[in-house]
Amino acid sequence: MKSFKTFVIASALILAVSGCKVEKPADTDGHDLWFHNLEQVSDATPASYTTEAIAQNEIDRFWKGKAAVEIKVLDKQDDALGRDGYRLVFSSGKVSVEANTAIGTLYGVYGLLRLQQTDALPKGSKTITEVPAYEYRAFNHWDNLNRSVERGYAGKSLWNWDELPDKVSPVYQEYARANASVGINATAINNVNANAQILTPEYLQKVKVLADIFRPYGLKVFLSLNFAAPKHIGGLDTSDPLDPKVVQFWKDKTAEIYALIPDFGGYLVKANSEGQSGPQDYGRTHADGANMLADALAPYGGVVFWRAFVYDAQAEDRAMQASDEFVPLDGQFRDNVLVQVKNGPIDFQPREPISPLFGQAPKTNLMLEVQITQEYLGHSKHMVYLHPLWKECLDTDTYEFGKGSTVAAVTEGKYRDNKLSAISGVTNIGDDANWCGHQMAQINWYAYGRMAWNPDLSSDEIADEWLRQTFSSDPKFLKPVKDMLNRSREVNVSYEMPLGLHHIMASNAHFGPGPWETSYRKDWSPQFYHKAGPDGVGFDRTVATGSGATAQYNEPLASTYDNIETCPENLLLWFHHVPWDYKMKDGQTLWNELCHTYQKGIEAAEEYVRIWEKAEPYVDNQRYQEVRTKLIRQAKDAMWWRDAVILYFQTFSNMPIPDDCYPAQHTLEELQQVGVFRRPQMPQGGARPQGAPQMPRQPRPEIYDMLPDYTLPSMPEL
Ligand code: GCV
Repeated sequence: MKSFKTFVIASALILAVSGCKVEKPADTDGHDLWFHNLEQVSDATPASYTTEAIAQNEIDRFWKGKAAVEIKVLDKQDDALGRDGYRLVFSSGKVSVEANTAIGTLYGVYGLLRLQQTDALPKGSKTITEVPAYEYRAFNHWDNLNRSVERGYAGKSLWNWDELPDKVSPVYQEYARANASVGINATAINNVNANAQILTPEYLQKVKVLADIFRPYGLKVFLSLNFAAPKHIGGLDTSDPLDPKVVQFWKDKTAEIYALIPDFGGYLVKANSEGQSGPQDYGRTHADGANMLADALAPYGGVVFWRAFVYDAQAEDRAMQASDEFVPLDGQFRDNVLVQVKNGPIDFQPREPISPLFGQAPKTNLMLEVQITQEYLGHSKHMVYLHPLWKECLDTDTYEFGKGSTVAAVTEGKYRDNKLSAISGVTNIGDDANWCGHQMAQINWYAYGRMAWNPDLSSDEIADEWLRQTFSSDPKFLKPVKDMLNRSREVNVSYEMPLGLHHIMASNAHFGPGPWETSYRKDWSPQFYHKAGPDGVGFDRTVATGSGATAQYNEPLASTYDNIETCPENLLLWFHHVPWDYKMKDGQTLWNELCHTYQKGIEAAEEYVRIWEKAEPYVDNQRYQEVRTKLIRQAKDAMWWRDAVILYFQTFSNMPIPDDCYPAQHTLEELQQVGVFRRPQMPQGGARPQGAPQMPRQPRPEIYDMLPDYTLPSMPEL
């Protein structure tokens, strides 16, 4: 196994920065994640592969303090700590890590080391109590059995199915350790577009090996299942959830899994969505399907994560469909079912309002699904710190139970008797040396875990922790780089889809702009979402003249969004179709505001390069160069996005790009050629025409080479 390396200082290179000397750190590929700055004080090896031994070993190897650390599983249960919580008791000459369970103490050990690494250890006596907000803090891997990763931008899947169960990669344990260090305790290891083969005895033997490796780190395995498995691998002629043969198939399969993996977590299901089979194929409901699986799992304590990501090509407004299908089922799901809802009503766009479903199903265990992989936010080419996006959702008030019933409160189960709670994140991990494709994307893995443990942490706090552990605590590095990360989500919105625009990317790989694109499915067409025309731009979702989606929110959100005067401007074009000359709050026309917002996004992306160049003395050369190259690319992509969207919209607005914005560097025709190269244009409506290409779910390599030639106006030398 690649060892977690000690922080080696390369003495050769001493640079002078702002009058002070900084020692240049040694190169790293980033594989050691946020353990990078952990200095190893001993080579101790764990006594055994148990949680207790691992916890002790982490202290033996990495605790630098003079105080002795005692790790203690409490004899008498402390209800306040629950299963995973811990207490750090600092007193003179001693730190005690206390919990009800061994896994609680392991979380405590990682918490203690985090305090050490972030210079946050208390000076005197103090007790720190930490209890996670969610019971299940889950990862969703969209990993296929052929090791491709749907919407994955960091290499192949970690799971080497050909080699398993005989050959075990050291990466599996490293992965489990990294997850435990931030509190992630559940992982659905295969794609929700699931291949039923994962449930065959041959694959279950492989899954068992992974589960055995993950177990001491408190990480439970879940499987995404294909609802049609009874037909695909069970030899049945139906997968109807109410058919006794099907019920028996799932009972038997579940028993087979638990015989191999006694702590198996349960099933994650994408049903009747984007071509996946589901109960509706047999005239049954989502509740019928979920409950049948829940009954099979209940004797073992397993749970079902049933996704609410559903939409139908013919509907007027895709944003309304999850609520349309799931609200009538409220109260019908078993206690061990959680309905997993994406943060927004469409699909992981750079900015969406919350899914209205969070405020509409008081009797359902709802859980939040966020996307850690950057499907719509520049893949692993762009630096975007996603915690601000997720936090915006968690902090949004649904008003379902009166003021203060935020998405966080609702999903944490504060208003339910059933305290089962969970949160899911679609991972950004692959077999790239640095795990995430972009060195800076590691922050999103880290931040997801920290948020799942404590949704109250701020983006700034999490970025601070991550940077100190992964790069440097030097204030000259920390402050500017942290500020840059904190701004990066808003910057991405500004140069990709500002003011509530959404789904205007090239529809093939979801990378780069494609506002002119159409598809045989209207709900996959950018034009369906922006509706640009001579009269304006934006999707009218108001009650009086539009789809009426605003009415799916509780008051006062519903009328706030419905009224163009009160609708937040950052969601304006999500809810309203707005004339180009509409006067914005700052007095500008909508057109000028759009141009200026794009301009700000580009300038901020250019500025990243400058900020990073100033950070150079504090970063090893390998990571420095990798990030710098990507930041330059990101700034050029921002120019490309702006040119494409603004030049295309200009054909309707007939308004000039303001003088204080950069002029376009390409013509619309040139940029549309890039689009044509990606995806043949197709007539709208109807079924997929014969021979029309399938939507590829992985970017083809050429997609990244299609960037038209751009220079950065503020840095023409790049
Ligand atoms: C796993 C979007 C993505 C799909 C993904 C789907 C989902 O549509 O583009 O790749 O499929 O969401 O969340 O199920």
